[in-house]
Amino acid sequence: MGAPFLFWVLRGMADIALPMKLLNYINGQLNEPLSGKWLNNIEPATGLVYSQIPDSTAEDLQAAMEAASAAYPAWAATEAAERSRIMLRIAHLIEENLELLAQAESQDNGKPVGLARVMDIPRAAANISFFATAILHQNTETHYNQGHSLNYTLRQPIGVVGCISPWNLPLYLFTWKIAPALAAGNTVIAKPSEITPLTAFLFSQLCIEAGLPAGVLNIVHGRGGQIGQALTEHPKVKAISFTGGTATGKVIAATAAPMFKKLSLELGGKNPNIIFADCDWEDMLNTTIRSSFANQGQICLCGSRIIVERSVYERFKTDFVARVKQLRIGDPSEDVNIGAVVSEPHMNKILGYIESARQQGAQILTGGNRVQVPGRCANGYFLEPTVIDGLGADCNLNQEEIFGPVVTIIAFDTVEEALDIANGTPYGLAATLWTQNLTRAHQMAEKLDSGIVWVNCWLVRDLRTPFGGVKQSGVGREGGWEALKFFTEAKNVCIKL
Ligand code: TXE
Repeated sequence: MGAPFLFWVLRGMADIALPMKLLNYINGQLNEPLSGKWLNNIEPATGLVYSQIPDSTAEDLQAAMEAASAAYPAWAATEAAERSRIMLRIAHLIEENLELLAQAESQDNGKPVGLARVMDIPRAAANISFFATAILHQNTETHYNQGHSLNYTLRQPIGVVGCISPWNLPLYLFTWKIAPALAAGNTVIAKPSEITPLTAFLFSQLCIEAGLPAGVLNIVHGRGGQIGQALTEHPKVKAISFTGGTATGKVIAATAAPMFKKLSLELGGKNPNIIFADCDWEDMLNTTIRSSFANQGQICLCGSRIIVERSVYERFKTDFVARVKQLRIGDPSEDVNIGAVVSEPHMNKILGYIESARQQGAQILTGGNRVQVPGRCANGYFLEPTVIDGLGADCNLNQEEIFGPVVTIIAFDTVEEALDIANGTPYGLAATLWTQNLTRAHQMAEKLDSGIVWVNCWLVRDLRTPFGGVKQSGVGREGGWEALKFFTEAKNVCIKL
């Protein structure tokens, strides 16, 4: 059912006009922007415009708000089991359309299609089914004061909520936000990144096919500073869940705080990957390749600072660089390890950091350049995976989020020094530790300024666990009950006995 429907939509639109136009999803229908204005969407692997998205304005937001407000009372009153059934239908449709969605994600973002097949799209389906079933198990607290009072807590949906998602894991992070919001009984206005809008548009088709009632989810496309800002500012939006850059997070916080909106901010990272001499060397090397360069290094969890015990520093450099050189870079629709980075400005930003490293006298152990991929990808935004040595822990490359296929290596002598370096940035999202010494691992895990610590692994996810960062990596936690708590208000009911 699903795949032919989506193919029909894409082909049908391509027949009418090229580039294809992606539409807003408001009140259960696909709509053009009220202003009639469009933005170009570029395929990172080719540098060519291949679709257009609505350049939505406050007028489109108002239409979405009216739809979401009208749908709210019925959706909030719908039994959890029924909300769950509808959401599971959406999850199944994602699975049925896995190949099409993976190809779309790869085209839109530049990521290898193989990665989208095994990570992005399966996880998007899992996000929906996880919260669709979690809501069936939600329970609330009671506080019984013998002979005096009985208190119980209601966890009620908030109303209309806003979800704003980024371009690095487009459908994965989009669904990670809207799934708990919808499961808890809220209605949603969601804004995907204007840089990667395609799978959110395809997702709106799946919601229609699954029979999601009109207005329960509304998807508005367009620029962050325009439609994203309008969404954050709207007085009827009760909560904002945002994933993106720290600078944008600050703007959103400043806008939302005076209106006392609930805020969940998942922002940047500058994550340490700490390697001790006693680790399982092969496992560490294989995982460190992934934690450094998966998705072209454009994952907020990537371990961009590799902090290595001095006794194995030279060995690490030799072994790691040899493996990095084996990574295949190229057309993301083929079997490659490294695709294109998401946009030309982003590529230039990353190249700027590499240039800055050179100017500071760093050694580029491998990489450091743009790659010319022959054929259809000749103008694509490809970068070599890059390993940099010889920079101090306080320099810009070790303090700022580069968000590309670039890692630095730093040596340490003692546990205290490793902790100082690891904790010495404004960020605190995820840290990885490689050691066979469990006592040391437990002790360090306690001391790392970080929302997440992975010991002898990376990006091993259990959707029940709290997910988020400290310091400038964000506010609040997503995942499991944390997300359902965020998207509900607790109300205490006290009965005097
Ligand atoms: O993200 P933005 P950008 C980091 C990464 C990257 C940097 C900038 O370092 O280089 O951020 O990326 C919407 N009100 N991360 O500028 O702008 C925007 O339309 C409301 C880390 O591309 O933060 C998009 O939907 N919304 C990261 C979303 O915010 C606004 C993932 C994220 O885009 C808005 C991505 C506004 N005023 C980038 N301005 C992670 N944590 O995983 C923009 N947006």
